[in-house]
Amino acid sequence: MIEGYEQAAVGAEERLAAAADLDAVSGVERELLGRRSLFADAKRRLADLAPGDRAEAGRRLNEARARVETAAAGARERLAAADRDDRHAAERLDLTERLPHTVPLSRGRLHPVTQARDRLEDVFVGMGYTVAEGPEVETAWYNFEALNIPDWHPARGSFDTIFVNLGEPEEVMLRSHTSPVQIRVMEKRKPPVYIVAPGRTFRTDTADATHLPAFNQIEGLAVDRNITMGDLAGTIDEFVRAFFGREVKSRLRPSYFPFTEPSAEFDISRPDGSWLELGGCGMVHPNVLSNCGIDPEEWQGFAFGFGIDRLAVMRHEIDDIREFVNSDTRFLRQF
Ligand code: FA5
Repeated sequence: MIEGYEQAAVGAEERLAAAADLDAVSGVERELLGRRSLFADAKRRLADLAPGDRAEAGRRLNEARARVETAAAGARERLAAADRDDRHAAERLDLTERLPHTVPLSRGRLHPVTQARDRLEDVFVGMGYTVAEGPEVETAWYNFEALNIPDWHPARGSFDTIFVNLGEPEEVMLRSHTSPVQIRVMEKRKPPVYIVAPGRTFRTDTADATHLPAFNQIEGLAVDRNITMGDLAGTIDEFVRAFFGREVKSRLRPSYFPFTEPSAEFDISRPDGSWLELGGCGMVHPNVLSNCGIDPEEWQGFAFGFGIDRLAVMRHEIDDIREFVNSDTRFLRQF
């Protein structure tokens, strides 16, 4: 009787080793290990044996049972591992795989204003500048006072500032230009300083063909020994040529900013012969240097601030700056 069960265990081991799925494993378990199985029946029949044979038969029966249990567990583990491998193979992603060219790919692209900003950064980095950043929400100190615009100054009005309802009235605002980044940089770094700071700026301006209420500027600041207005003019000239890469006429026009002295406005020619104002510039006012702990007797600087959206308008000969914020993908796809 015992030999028969041991043979059954060997047969079960073979079937389990070859089992192709979990159903086959369960089948063998039911047949040999379940409540109505061969081994359960054998266990019941141990009672019929003579007491002297019973212990030996019980031990061998348990051994046969254990062999089948071990083989079933092994088969389950083998099938689970194979299943994992199949799943991994099916879900594998080849990130280097290239689709054949017959499938048209719809690729995203950078907004033309972002492209202009990147290009501006490249041009100035090529001239030895580094890129700086400042917050879009500013205090009156950075947006105005440190820039030599005290609260009684009429120039504050010309910035059409959007105030934030925080702290004292008119104390916190969305920055109306990128010039506060000049202060933040000079507070932290000692000259020589050569930085550009592109970023978003905000004014209560009504949108029209040349204005947006949220627009972008790029600030430039150079502080060094013996800097003159000639360096400023040369830098702007160099940048116009690098950015537009074609014959564009530019001019500096005397102007006024409290934070530069002398100050100028910078225009470039449009295809129709008219001029578009791109930005302001000038020699950094000695008060601004002093406000940042820099000795104006020892150091001089020039600064400029251009409208990036306006630069992009000029570069692509677009009639209306509002096209940039209409989110019309047919328009944006052209760039
Ligand atoms: C300023 O903002 C000064 N901070 C510029 C400056 C920097 C002068 C450093 C001297 C030294 P202004 O307000 O002129 O200046 O604005 C500069 C440029 O930002 C404008 O020439 C224009 O190109 C752009 N700009 C101004 N308002 C708008 C607007 N609403 N929409 C689009 N572009 C604008």
